[in-house]
Amino acid sequence: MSAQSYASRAETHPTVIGRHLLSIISSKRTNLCLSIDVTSPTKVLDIVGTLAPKICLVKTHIDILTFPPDSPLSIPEFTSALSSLAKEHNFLIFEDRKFADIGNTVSHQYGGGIYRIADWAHITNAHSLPGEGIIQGLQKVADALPLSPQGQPEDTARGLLLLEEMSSAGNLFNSSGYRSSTLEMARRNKNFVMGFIAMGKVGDEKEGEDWIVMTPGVNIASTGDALGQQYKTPEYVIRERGSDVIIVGRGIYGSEDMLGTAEEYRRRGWEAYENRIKA
Ligand code: 5FU
Repeated sequence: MSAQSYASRAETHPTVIGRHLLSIISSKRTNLCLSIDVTSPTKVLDIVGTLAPKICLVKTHIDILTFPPDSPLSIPEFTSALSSLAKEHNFLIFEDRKFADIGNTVSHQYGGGIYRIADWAHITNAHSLPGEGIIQGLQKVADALPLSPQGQPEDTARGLLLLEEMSSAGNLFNSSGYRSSTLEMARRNKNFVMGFIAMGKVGDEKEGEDWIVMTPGVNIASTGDALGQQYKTPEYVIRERGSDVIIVGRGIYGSEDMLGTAEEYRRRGWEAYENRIKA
C-alpha cells in the first residue's frame, strides 16, 4: 500500500505523463476519473464542462459516440473541443481503447483511422495478451508525435496502462501467472507504461516501483448491473486496496445532481487517500 503522497510521487514518477497526472491530482485534490459513456458528442462536452473542476481525468470510448451526417461536430472538432476543455480546466484524457492486437495493427489503430487517438488522448490502455509487441507498436506512434513550437513537453507526452485485472464478473484475469507476466512486461517498458487498470495496488514499492493504478467499477449507490459489472466503493478501492484513481461512470452521469454527486465521489476518494497515507 503506498504511503507516499501524490505530490511526492509527482516529483519522481518515471514517466512525464505520470508526473503530470500526479501533479494535477495533487493540486486539484481529486483522484476522480469521469468515465463519460454517453453517445452524444455535444452531451459529452456539456457534462465534461460542468464537472471539470471535480476531476483529474476524463475517460472516453470514442467509438461509442455517434456522428451522423448532420452532426453539429465532426470527429476532429469534437476531439479538439475536448482537448481545449482539458487545457482550460487542467485534466487529462484517457481513451479506454483496450488495444489487443499485434504491434503493427495497433500502431495504425492508435495513430490513424478516423479517430487518431494518439493525437488527443494523453493515456490509453492495452491488453498484454498479444505479447510485448503491442507496447512497442503503440510506443512507436507516441514517440513520433511532433511537439508544437509553443507546446510543453507534457502536451505530447503519452502513457500506457496495461490491463492487469477487470471489474466484470467471471473475467479471466484470475491467473496469477498472467498478472505477474503483465507486470514483468510493464517493468521492461517503464518509460511508456505508466501503470495499470487493476482492482488494487500492483508491484513492489520497496523496490522503488511506482505504478499508477486506476480502478473502474466504482459506485456508491449500486453493487452491479445486469451485464456483469461489479461495483466497489471509493473507500475500498483507494484505502483498502491501494489504488490511485477511481473511475466512475453511471454513478455520476446517471445521477440527477451530477455536480453534487461528482463532488461526493471526489470528497470520498480524496478522504480515502488521506486516510491511507496517514495510516
Ligand atoms: F477495464 C475496465 C473494467 O475492468 N471495467 C470497466 O467497467 C473498464 N471498465 C470501463 O469503465 C467500462 O468500459 C466503462 O467505460 C467504465 C465503467 O462504467 P460504469 O458506468 O461506472 O459502470
